[in-house]
Amino acid sequence: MEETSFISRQDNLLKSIDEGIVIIPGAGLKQKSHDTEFPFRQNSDFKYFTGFNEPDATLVLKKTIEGEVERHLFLQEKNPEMEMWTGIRLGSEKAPEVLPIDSAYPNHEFTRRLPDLFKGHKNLYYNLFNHDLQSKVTKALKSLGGKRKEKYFTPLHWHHLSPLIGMLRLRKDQNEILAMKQAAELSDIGHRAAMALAAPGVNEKEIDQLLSYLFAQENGEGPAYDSIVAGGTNALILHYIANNQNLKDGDLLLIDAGAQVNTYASDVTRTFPVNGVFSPAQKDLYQVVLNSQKVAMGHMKIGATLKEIHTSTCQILLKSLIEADILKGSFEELWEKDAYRAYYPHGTGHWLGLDVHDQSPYLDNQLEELTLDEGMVFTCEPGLYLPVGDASVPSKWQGMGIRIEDDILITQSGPENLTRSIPKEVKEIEEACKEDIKTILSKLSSPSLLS
Ligand SMILES: [Mn+2]
Repeated sequence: MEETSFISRQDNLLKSIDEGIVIIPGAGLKQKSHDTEFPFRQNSDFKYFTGFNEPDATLVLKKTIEGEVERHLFLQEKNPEMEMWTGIRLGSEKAPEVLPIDSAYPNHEFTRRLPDLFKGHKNLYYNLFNHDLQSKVTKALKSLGGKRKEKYFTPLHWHHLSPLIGMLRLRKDQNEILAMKQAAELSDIGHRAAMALAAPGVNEKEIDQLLSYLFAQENGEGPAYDSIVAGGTNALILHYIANNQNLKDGDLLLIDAGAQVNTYASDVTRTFPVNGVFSPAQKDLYQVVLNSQKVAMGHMKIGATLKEIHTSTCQILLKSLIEADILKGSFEELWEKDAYRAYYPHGTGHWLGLDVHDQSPYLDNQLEELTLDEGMVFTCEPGLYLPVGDASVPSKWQGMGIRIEDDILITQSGPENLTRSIPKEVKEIEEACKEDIKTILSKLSSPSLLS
């Protein structure tokens, strides 16, 4: 990525601030067991403004009332002994050459330098819920107090930074869209391979692992979130991640899994028959969900809201549940009671980006629903979940969970479905299930599974 794009992102943030100091900490390592850690995952906000992928770094931006800007970074210092264990560090000397900052210091100087950075500013912007940072901020401010001879402002007006960043992250730039398109391509390979591999007797974890392998092809970074590989009634558990059961003939398989590229997520769900052919009952219910997704997509245009899309999806699903005689009563009466929620309990979409549930607001400053605009990316994921033992549900449908999810980019010329190439129509899915997994793997740039 061009360094200039990080600078312009920082400048866009500073545009919404008259003067003040902004602190954005990166992520640290998290302990997994005794002296081992989970794989490192950078903080999304920090990544957005720096592109830097080391743990334990902090970006500090300063803007004066005259509009002068300084960009500082605190980071792990070079340490040959530690680097032998955990990998090369960039270090404070090199950092200003390659990162979108003016100056860099080792982390151990953070507490000492913070009071000086604060001097003269009235406003402080950071994530107020970050307690670790809050205690450092308080300490630095305290150290500035009580010096009667020196005259300077201190940043006693604290502002929550996350909503400001969330608004910026809402509209993706070209670099972000490129990463999300690449993630979508890897998701396509993964879901097609899953359709090819699935068969009665195959374990959910084999498919889970295959997805992880394929999501790490090319510049992929693996799954953007824990894959859901849910055979049969496991699909009724919305966040099923145990992924350890054998697939059964006659069941459906719901897979919610997406690749990550440059920390950007894709988020895709497909539901298909384990044995490769939809039964008539499966096909009927699948068409209901697919139809509701098509209705939802018809509402996606600049100026629409995610809530409108959700409402139209719920309405069409409620109509279908009434037609199928699962819900009994008038549409108006059942709509009033949110009766569909028993079978469709989740939302139809969420913002997507660096976070799979991207941390951007859904309401504007006036508490109005945000309207869709060019560059926004979100998911469209209607579903139906019909429990076992629910007397209202015909037995042929009991135990079925179906969700279909795509990633949508809003453009000037309409919605662009970034994940449209992943089989979704009944016929396409049955074709994809017939594919030979070896043929799919042999087309990869590094088909090491075959060698
Ligand atoms: Mn989703």
